[in-house]
Amino acid sequence: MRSAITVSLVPEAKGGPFVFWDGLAHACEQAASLGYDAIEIFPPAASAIDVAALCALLTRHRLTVAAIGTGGGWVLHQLTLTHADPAVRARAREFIRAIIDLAGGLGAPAIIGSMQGRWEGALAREPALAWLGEALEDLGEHAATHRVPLLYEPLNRYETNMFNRLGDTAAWLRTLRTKNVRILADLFHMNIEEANPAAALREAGALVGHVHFADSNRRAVGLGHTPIAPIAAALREMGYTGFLSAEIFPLPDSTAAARQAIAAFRQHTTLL
Ligand code: LER
Ligand code: MN
Repeated sequence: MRSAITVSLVPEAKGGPFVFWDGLAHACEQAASLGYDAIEIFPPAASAIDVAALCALLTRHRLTVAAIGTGGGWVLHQLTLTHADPAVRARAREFIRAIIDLAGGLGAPAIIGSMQGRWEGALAREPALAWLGEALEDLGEHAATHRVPLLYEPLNRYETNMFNRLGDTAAWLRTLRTKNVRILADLFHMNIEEANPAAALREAGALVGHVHFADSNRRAVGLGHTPIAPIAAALREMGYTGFLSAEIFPLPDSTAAARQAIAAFRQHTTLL
């Protein structure tokens, strides 16, 4: 398993679960000095990233990109793949496609989290699910052209009503034609929704493509009350070799959160 840490380039997302907020150069410097393998980026849009400058930073600090989030499309433009307006759904898909191209060029997957949206009001679950499925078919195959998966993230009930648990998500993904969509298992959402997080991970099995490594209160692992040892054991036994990425609040501050997260990563990935 490899370690990663989050950096937000979206000031409007302040208060969100990202560790670094002061640009890519600062994040890379900090991540490398603490011993992380990779960074996970939350950009305002694909076009906001200077790829040559990012590649220079990655090379200098011997880091890779673990994943790139698409949530900026929701935070800044309220774009979702399940919006009742087809024009908004089309813009959402193009926003994500551009991030898949950016991430794919760096050998990393894009994440669909908050841009999945929700069904409500006049919109029933069935059409919303059909639109989400069509989008994942299309975008999953697009990611395959870069030889990277597409990550789909079930969220807790306060953030979406599309999918909240890994088991339901895995069963639904298995019905899609594309085999290139993997599950992002966020331990914070799982703490709210799963009866048994370790069992949920085992059930999703090889579909788990990325992990957000967070404690029950969305602070660094070790600063809440989630029992992490059985979760780490499940990942190990599943043969999971992907990232444990610290998508956590910068509490008590960014550096302390990053230090605690890498200490927990080392403790739980080497002692088993
Ligand atoms: C994104 O990865 C996530 O987990 C959501 O809760 C948005 O913050
Ligand atoms: Mn997450």
